[in-house]
Amino acid sequence: MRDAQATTIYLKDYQVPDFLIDRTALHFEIFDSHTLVHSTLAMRRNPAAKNASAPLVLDGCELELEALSIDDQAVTESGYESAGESLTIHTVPDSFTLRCTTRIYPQNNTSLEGLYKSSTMYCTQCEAEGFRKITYFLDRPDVMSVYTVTVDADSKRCPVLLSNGNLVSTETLEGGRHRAVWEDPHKKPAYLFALVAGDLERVSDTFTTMNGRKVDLHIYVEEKDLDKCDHAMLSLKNAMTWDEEVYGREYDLDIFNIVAVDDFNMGAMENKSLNIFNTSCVLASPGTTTDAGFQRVEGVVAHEYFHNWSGNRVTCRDWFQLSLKEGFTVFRDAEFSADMGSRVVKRVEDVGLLRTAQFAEDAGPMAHPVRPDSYMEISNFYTVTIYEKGAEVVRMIHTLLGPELFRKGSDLYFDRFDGQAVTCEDFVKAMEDASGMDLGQFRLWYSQAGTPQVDARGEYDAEANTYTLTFKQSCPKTPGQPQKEPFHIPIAMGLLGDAGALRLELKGEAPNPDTADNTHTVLHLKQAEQQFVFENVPEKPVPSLLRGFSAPVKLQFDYSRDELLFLMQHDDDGFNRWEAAQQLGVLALKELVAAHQNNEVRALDERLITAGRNLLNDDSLDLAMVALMLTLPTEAYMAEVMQPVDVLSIHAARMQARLELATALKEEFTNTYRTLSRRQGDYQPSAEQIAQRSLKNLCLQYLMLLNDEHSLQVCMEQLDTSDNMTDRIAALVALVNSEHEPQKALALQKFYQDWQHEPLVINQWFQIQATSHLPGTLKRVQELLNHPAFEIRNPNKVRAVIGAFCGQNAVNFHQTDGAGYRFLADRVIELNTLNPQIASRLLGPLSKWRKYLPEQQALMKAELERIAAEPKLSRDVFEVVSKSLA
Ligand code: 0A1
Ligand code: ZN
Repeated sequence: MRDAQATTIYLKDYQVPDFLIDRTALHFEIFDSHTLVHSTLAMRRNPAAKNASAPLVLDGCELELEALSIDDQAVTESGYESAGESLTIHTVPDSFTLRCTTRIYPQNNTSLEGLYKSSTMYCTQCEAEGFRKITYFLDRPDVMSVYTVTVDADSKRCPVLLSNGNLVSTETLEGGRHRAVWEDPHKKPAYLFALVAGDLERVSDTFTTMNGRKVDLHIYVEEKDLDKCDHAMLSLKNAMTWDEEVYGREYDLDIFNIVAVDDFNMGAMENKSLNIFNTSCVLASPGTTTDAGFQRVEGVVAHEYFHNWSGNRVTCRDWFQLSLKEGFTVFRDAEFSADMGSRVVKRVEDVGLLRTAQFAEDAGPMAHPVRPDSYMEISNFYTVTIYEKGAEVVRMIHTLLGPELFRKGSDLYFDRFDGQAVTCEDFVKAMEDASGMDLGQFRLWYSQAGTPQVDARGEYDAEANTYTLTFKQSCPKTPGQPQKEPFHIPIAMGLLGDAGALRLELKGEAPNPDTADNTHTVLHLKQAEQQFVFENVPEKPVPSLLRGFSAPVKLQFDYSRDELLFLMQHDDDGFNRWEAAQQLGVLALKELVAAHQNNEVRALDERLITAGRNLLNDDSLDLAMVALMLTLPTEAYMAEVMQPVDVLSIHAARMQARLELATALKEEFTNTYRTLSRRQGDYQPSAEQIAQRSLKNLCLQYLMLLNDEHSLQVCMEQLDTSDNMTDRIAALVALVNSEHEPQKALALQKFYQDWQHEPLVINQWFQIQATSHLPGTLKRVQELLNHPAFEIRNPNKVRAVIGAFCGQNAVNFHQTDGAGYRFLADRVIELNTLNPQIASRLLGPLSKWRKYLPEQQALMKAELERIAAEPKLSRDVFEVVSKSLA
């Protein structure tokens, strides 16, 4: 564990490196008890450095230094100084060879950064600053080097030895050992280095690129998982084709490897030609994986592959630019998934995440701009803001430029900066240069944190036939940013009349020749207050605003409920049809929350029931849309639109609304369930089948709220006879959240017995129990921590039990006795020493304490203070706790 240091690193202090590393040769000798790392670095002073006689300062963390030389002259202890995470050599020539040997202990590395052991396999994770746990180096992304890597290990225990680039030789060594040498011809920063050694099997395929280069594709897994690689392989080939077609990007080596590991802090990592994946993001089979799991594999495989250009060929100058690669790559993978499956469903899911997790982050103590100005621990900045809001910012550029100019911009960006480490500014400038569009004001999206609030009002003048939209924008203050300038906000929109979409004639603007029917446009909202006048509007329209969620803002427009019902049926924009249903749900739920708070009894707005009935009876509708529109706003979204957050009332209101819908629409749910249960053919993770299962399982969930024998029977039958994990899990979730006690206990037991040899399935089993909204869940969660299948050192298990309970089970986590908060603080203190990144991530729900009711605030704050008082906090936890309490 690193010691907590309150040092803050600022973007404004960025300086080019004093030294460069042209070539890096690494030799790993892996033994059971330790690993020796011999490095040979060809170094020289950076001609662009400010200080031409600067000392050499290398990064290194928790390393045992065994040897150090410069141009083969040993550097003795008096020749260097080692402090904290650096080693300084005061005098060095302008150009020299640095050799160094370090001894490390992968088997003791529980932080899962650097070189570590996951069961019997060795693997690395170097982003962001893990390479310094392997050897002394200039561990910053703007120092790029060509690598040769030699790996020696026991032939039996580690028959597979992998690193980046091409395998250039193999050799049998004495003592039952062997060697592999890998060379990566592309220059790369240390964070993209990777090494894997272990007993793995592989699934192989090939891909021929647009220029006829044959690429060997391999997915390395444990032997028992060989049957779960097909979906990842197919996704990889689809992603390779898509990147050629949509971005003109071709793969640049003859080999592309993916390796699956059980213990991994994040989803996956884009190391050059050797992507390392959390097993949860690469393994999939119908019997063990849900539809959501299949889609996650497809998305993450594509995400990591796309990084080969947006991240590896063009990388980040410094970690403040993280969203340069992450925001852009998330935008790319989201568009890929939209093209592979259902575009509207993908958008609804992504906006759901953005509006709950990201908006909450942007309103809390850890709020930061897409390009942060400062950080204490960079691992804390792999956030929904950098990823998801960053992707929205790129999406807005796409909306403003249109697809052709955006492609021109991305071509220019890749061409201009290939092989370089660059900034978000470089990206925007390329987009600007290619398109001729002024993105001056738009750049504020990178520098200002917080979610803009946009209030819109519409006025129809029946005499003049004009419709005037008035927008006001503001942005709440965030840490370090008390005042904000107005943003450049693209508002995609249309106007709907009784007979359909109206033609748009914006006063002072020539009709847009690009849109043949002129019923859709993008308004550029740039001022704090701005009006747009539409002319020749024959009737009072209902505006459809922010189509496709064209900007990450909170939009307020006073729609009547009838107008929302109208939009639900008639909007040409699928996303906004869903959004109208959501906003109708929000209005209805707000009423029920208020009633609950005042101890009044109030029925759910009839209009929701009618709308639900219409949705279920209309055969012409897309099943996925019906499922989405029948899902009431989540508790997390209600918490975003109601402050202070009264968790228990929100839960009670939503439960009541769901029960009323289930009761009133019992017949429709039953019929729809029955119709959709007749599937044709084998399980496929296709958009069509996924839509069918999602609506069927939504019907089942509603029916199970009725707590009757018939629903129970249907549910048990689905659980027992399904051929796929999606349907099985859906039934188990419904059962676990029901009051059928004996059946529930038996089903959980049987499920465990059936699946105990599949860790990813057992994670789902853990998660289902940890997210039960019924009373007594905390006690069950505490028992689960002692279950033989639980391991505190495995991040997936921690996320499935502790993360799920604290982050996805508001009603139990926020119980008024504060036991949930105490539980989380204890786990954070325990994990702080084992795995600081995971500990710090778990803190999210506690850090937002100021949103809740006063009694809850006090209890949450007390737990944060208890953590703060711990003697040895990691930098990760220290940063989140101290900022939360500031
Ligand atoms: N670059 C990876 C995310 C990642 C970041 C840090 C990690 O270890 C601490 C691991 C992965 C991605 O965007 O997929
Ligand atoms: Zn990424």
